Amino acid sequence: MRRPLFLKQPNPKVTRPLQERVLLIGLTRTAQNRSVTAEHLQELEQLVTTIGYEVAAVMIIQPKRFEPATMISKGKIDEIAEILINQAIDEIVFDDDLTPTQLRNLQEIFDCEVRDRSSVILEIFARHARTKEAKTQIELATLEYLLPRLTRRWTHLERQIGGIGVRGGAGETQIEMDRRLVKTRIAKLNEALEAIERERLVQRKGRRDCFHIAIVGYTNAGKSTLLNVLTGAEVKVEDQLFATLDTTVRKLTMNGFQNLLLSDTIGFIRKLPADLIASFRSTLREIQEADLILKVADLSSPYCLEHLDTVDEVLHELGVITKPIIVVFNKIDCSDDLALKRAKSRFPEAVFISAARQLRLDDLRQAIVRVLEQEGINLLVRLPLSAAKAIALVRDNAQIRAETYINGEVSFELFCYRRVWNWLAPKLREFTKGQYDAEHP
Ligand SMILES: Nc1nc2c(ncn2[C@@H]2O[C@H](COP(=O)(O)OP(=O)(O)OP(=O)(O)O)[C@@H](O)[C@H]2O)c(=O)[nH]1
Ligand SMILES: [Mg+2]
Repeated sequence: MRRPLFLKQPNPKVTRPLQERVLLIGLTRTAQNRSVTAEHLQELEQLVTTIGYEVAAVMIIQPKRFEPATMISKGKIDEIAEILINQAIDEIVFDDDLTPTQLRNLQEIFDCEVRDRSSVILEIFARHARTKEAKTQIELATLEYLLPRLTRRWTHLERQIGGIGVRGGAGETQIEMDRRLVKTRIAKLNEALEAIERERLVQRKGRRDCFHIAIVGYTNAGKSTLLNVLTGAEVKVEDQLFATLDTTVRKLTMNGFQNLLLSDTIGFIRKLPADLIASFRSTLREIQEADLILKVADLSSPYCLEHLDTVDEVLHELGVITKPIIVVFNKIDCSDDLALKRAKSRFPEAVFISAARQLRLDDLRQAIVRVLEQEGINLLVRLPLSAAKAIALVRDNAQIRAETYINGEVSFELFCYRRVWNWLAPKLREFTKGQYDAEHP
């Protein structure tokens, strides 16, 4: 049987001048897995069009045996070589990650640029990075990826990190020099990131009296749209993968609850490169430190439930899987009944909304309130009137339901988030020299 090879019409959506014509290759272990591989290739197509490539052909290969040096057999190599010429293809992109050796071997065999999915994701991040933090993080991830892969041919990566003085020179000596330069630069970037993390820590300390809610989800699920409609923020919303690379934190107002913060950050994707997760640690910390996670999924995507599994994998890696989570299915305005039914049966507690159309947002607000009520405590706190600092702290950080004054003391009936109380109680002890009293009513 001939291999499935799909030739593509030029994509009218690509607005940049068309550059590289690419061949996408996905490997499948079994014939049954073919449809999954095809689905992954569709996503890879979205990724490569984001960086302006034109997909000329798509190929699914089912290797008969393990080929450590090249991933694919000699027969397939010949077939591909023919396609490269017939379709005037400039680059090959593999959906699977290639080892540095495989990458080098394939580049030499085909005498053209060969890259894998991770390098495409890194390039998108590099193009979308705007702030110093995002730029530093992506440059670090790119160089970590590049270091074991330095060869004479890595023009796409050179484009990404242009300007640090590394050249694809000839011969081993040049590569050794490049390697040293890259290592020095990695060390510098790590230092810069540590400084950024220290700044972030100071910022977070200033917000520790707040309850943090983090929006997470697959890329393009509608996370930024949700932040915008709930808080009036103006984060860029685009029908594009990885539009957001930075964290935005905004105050959230909810009846009867104060000091709520809502944050939106980078989206996840299947096979997010490990170097990326490692270098985006300061951005991802926002999720790790959250008290509640809103896990947003695009219900109109046929792969919605798979996307949720991917998000869980990343949350697992970040060690945050045990936090309170609300699953939010978004885009109900353009999803079908079957998808709704499936999602409801797998996630009976989930909420179903449309952020863009502002549909059923009250269901989400109520779900958040239920968590807030569980995460909060009611207390009766008595303080000496002379402890002005302690009284001010209570007023600023807790929600006061009632206050009474008796015998030189003020008595507050208050509601406070557990995490805030853990921080507040020692302060009250300090500012009243132990002269305070707190009890559950
Ligand atoms: N139909 C429909 N489209 C929506 C809805 N919510 C968001 N969108 C669209 O989905 C696309 C992605 O929205 P974003 O808010 O940028 O998604 P994101 O999750 O922040 O994406 P990244 O930052 O790229 O990971 C945009 O075109 C939005 O207009 C919705 O409820 N219904
Ligand atoms: Mg976004």
